[in-house]
Amino acid sequence: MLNLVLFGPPGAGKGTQSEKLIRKYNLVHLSTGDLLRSQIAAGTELGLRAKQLMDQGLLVPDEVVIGMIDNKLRENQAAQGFIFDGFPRTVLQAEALDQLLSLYKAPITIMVALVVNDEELIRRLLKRGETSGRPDDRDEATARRRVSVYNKETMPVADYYGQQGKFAAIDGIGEIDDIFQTICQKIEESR
Ligand code: B4P
Repeated sequence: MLNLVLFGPPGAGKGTQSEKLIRKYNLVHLSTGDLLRSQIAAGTELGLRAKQLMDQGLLVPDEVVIGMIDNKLRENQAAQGFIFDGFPRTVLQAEALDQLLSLYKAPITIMVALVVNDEELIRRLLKRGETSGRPDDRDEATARRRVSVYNKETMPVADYYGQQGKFAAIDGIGEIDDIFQTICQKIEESR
């Protein structure tokens, strides 16, 4: 069983690397961003509430994303492991995830953090915004707000896993395949 948290600021490449990791390790991909965007596309009440916050670059309430992860874990009890992409984003979410995983006796194996400086993040988000149609990639002020929310609300999650001896930081700038190889190396070292 491999339970990986892929961590990093918006635009660090979590989604990009997750696609490669799920193929290599046969993991179930749980991206809270993707789950929220599918609620928006389906026009659910949860989606409508989430959209108002996401479009401004703010986080969705903890109980909403924790509930979505709880449902997905229940639905995938036969999985060989999970990649948590964009979750946990607050210490409260990290504590809730540990509690949920304890029910399945399958704790987090490792958190790998992609380190990218703020200016490169803004550049990537605005570039993605040219084609993604995502309202939260649309303008520089929103992109900057997302990075600042990350620095304030999400960064402490790294310490949370650091205290458990489960934290590895890697450079998120460079060729996508090279970054992928480094993540794989960290995973192998943790098993
Ligand atoms: P997410 O969907 O998680 O979005 P993200 O942080 O922008 O994406 P990611 O880091 O995966 O970037 P990507 O690989 O695409 O969150 C969106 C919103 O949902 C949040 O702001 C929040 O409102 C809400 N939300 C989600 N989870 C939540 C939670 N747990 N709690 C509360 N709210 C939550 O890469 C970005 C771009 O960079 C791409 O265009 C890619 O091509 C490019 N790129 C990737 N790697 C590169 C490299 N090595 N070099 C150059 N470019 C690269």
